[in-house]
Amino acid sequence: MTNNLKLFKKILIANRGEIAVRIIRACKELGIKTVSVYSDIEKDSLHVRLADESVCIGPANPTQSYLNIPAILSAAEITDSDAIHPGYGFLSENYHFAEACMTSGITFIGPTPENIRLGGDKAKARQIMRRKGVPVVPGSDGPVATEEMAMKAAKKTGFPIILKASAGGGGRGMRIVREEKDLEQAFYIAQREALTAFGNNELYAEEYIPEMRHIEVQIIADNKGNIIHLGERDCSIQRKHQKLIEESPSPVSTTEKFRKRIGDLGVKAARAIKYRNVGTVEFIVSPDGNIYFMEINTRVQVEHPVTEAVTGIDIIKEQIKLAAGLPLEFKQSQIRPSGHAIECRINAEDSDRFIPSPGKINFLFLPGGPGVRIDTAIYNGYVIPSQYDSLIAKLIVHGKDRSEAIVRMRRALDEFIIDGVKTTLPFHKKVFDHPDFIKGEFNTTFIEKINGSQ
Ligand code: MV4
Repeated sequence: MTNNLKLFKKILIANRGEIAVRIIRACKELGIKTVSVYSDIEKDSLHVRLADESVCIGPANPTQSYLNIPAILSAAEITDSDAIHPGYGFLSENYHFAEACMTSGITFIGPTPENIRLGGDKAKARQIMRRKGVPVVPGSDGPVATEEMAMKAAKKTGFPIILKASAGGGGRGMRIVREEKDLEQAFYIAQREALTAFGNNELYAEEYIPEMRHIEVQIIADNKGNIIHLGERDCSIQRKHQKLIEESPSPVSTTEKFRKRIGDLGVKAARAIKYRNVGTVEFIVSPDGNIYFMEINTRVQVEHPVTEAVTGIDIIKEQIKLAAGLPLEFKQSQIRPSGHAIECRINAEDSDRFIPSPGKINFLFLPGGPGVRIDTAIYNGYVIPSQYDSLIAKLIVHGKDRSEAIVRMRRALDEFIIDGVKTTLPFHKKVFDHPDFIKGEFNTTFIEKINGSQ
């Protein structure tokens, strides 16, 4: 086994489920030893079986285990781990955790604590982007501390506006305000919701863009300031701010000009904040084709495999090498995306109402064949716990073009068998037969339209 001397000897993975398995696979291919951490109820989990060592870090409740900073740092110290990979969710966007790793002499595999802090302060990030010439949706310059400030911003842009929580993101804690008379009440409700959800009531205001598309750019950067992008992903198929289907390239980015424009804007946004390691710049694309910065996510994302499929780059392996201080191995001109990739998130949820459906898997058959990838940590007999996210598998297909990817996804969805729990497989089958999806004509209102408002 080769192991570049500059790389880490042992990495602790501070996560669970499919992403922990994904990270272990990358470590194995790099010749790096792995340590899994797990909660009381997860000793039979795949991430525990596949790692070289594992440490129990507490009870099932995530606040006492996967979010327990002292327990995780102790696990890293007793196993003599050089670095920690946080995955997504849990502590991945907690700058206190990134700082605590540094203080303990452990490399946090991710961006700088400063990058993470700014990514978590949406009003500030928006303000910085605006000042650095990255287009943002018309609206407030930074936070709106008072209802009067929100009204001033609204008078400039016109109604409707959307109030968003500075500490929010991913859509939680948002309020659409249709007309002037609704602003006062909406402002106080949004403040209260933000305080309850995030412990911070700060808001900012944007003009409301109806029928927007959510398109994001994968960023990859080294510690020397080299920053490039790996193309875009269209994540417009969402329900209650949960992405369900992601693809690359975006069906709207059929023109090379658009692809280059959004990719370059992603890099410009990352440069503006001296971004390091991997991250994602999310944009709103309006029906008239305007591109606006929305937020920056300072972690590896659930949907990273679609970018891996079209670029041929293993984002997790690159992330680890970059965290070890190695320089970027490619220039922008060497990134040549090929074909089309689509990911379906398979959740253990009722397919119509999206209510969690934990329980035992009685029978499992995973699809395969050309151009099919599955990232999962489930197996026959596995009991899906109720305490964690309901994502149980990611089905990723790659084809020479979007039509081949769609046919391949239908074929793979038909092969997929999960007995024992309800899943979102029937939902996905419905989408892949929908004429508007097939035409690539959809936006963030697609699911409400096909499922009826709920
Ligand atoms: C918006 C928007 C319209 N205009 N921002 C942000 C996170 C993403 N999950 C949804 N977000 C939106 N941001 C501006 N300036 C519309 C959405 C949005 C939405 C907002 C409230 C309720 C449901 C929604 C469904 C899709 C998109």
